[in-house]
Amino acid sequence: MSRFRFGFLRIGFLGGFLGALVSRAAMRRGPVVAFLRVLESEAVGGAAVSKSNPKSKQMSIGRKKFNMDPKKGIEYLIDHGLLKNTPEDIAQFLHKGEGLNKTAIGDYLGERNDFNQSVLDAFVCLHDFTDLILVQALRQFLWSFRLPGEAQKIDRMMERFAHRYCELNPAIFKNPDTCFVLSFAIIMLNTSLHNPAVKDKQTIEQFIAMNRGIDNGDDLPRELLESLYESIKTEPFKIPEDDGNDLMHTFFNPDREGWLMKQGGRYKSWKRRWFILNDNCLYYFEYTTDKEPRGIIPLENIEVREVQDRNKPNCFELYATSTDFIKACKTDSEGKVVEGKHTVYRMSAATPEEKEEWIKCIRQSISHNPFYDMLAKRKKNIQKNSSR
Ligand code: 4IP
Repeated sequence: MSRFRFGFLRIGFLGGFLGALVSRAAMRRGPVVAFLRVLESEAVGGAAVSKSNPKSKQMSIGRKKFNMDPKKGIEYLIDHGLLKNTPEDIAQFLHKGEGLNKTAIGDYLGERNDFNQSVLDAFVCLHDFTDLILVQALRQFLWSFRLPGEAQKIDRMMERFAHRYCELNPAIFKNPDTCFVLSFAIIMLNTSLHNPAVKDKQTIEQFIAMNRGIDNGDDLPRELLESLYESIKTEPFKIPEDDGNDLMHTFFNPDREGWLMKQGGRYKSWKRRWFILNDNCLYYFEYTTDKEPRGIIPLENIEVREVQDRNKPNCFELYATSTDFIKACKTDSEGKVVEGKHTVYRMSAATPEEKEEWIKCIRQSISHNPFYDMLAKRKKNIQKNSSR
C-alpha cells in the first residue's frame, strides 16, 4: 500500500514538474494524463528513444496502457505488431500476465461482446486443470485475474471454469453445474475459515451438509469434500486484491533502485540518497519509505559518463550536452519545488559492479529530443545577442 501512495504522489510531483516542461495543456487534464502524455511522446519517438530495444519499450508502454484502459492497451499492442488480433494471441498475453494488472485482465475478460468472450474461452483453455482437485484448480484460475464485481460476469466466468474443469476431469462430477455450485461453496468456506470478522467458523460437518445432494440429486463422496475442506483450512485461498496497488505498482515498476551517494549542486557536499530509475526519470529520496522524492531528473538530452573523484570511489555523472544546467527539480529546505542547479549530477556507487549497472541502465533510459537542442541553441543566440 505504501508503494501505491508513494507512486501516486510521485505522479503528482512529476506531473507538476514535467507539466511545465512538457505540456501545459496535458497538465490541465491532471497529472496522470500528463504523465501518460510523456509516455505517449516516448512512443511516438519510440525508435529513437530506446535504441537498444524499441520493441520491449513499446511492450512496456502497451502494458501500462492496458492497465489504465485494457481495450486501448490491446489496440496499441496490435498496432505496433506486438500482438495478433486473434482471441488466441490475446488470451496468451493475458494468461502470461507479465506486468498486467489483474483487475484490468478481469475487466477485459468480463466484457460482454463476442470478441472478448472468445478471448475468455481461449483464456480458460490455456489453464490445465488435469488431475487437480477442485481447490487447486480454483486457486490457479482465480489467481490469474481478478473476478469483476458484477454478478453476471462472475456467473459467466465461473461457468466457463466449471466446463473446463469437467472437460479435463470427466469422472468427478455428473455435470458442470455441480462443479459450479461447489466452487462457490469453497470460496465461501475460505471466507468463513480465514476472515477474522467471521466468528462462527464453518465445521467440516456443516460444509458436508451444505453440499448435500448437489451432484444431480446425489451426494458427493465424503472423502472428496473432506480433502477440499482440509486444503482450504491449511492454505487460505489467495484472490488478487483490488486496492489499486497493482495498477500503480505496474506504473512504477522501477527499472532499477538502490542507494547512491550524490554530490550537491552549488555546495559540493555528499548525501546518501535512495535512487529509483523509471520511465526515463531518475528520482532520489532521503529514505526508502519517503512518499515524495527530494528530486527528479528527467533523463532527456543528457549523457552519463564514468568519472574519477578524489574523494569518492566508483563515480559516474550525468551531464548536459547543450545546456548549462541539467533540467531537474527538487524540494528545497522549505519544502518548495524549485529547479535544480546542477551542471553535472555526480554519484558514487558502493561497488564498481553497481556503478557499471547504473551507467548501463541510465544509458538505456536516456532519450533524445532534438527539440531541446534546437531550443537551447536559440536561447544561447538570444543571450549572445542581448549581451552585445
Ligand atoms: C546540499 O548540500 C545537498 O547536497 C542537496 O542535496 C543539494 O541539492 C544541494 O545542492 C546542496 O547544496 P547541504 O545539505 O550541505 O546544504 P539533497 O537535496 O539531496 O539534500 P540537490 O539539488 O542535489 O538535491 P544545491 O544546488 O541546492 O546547492
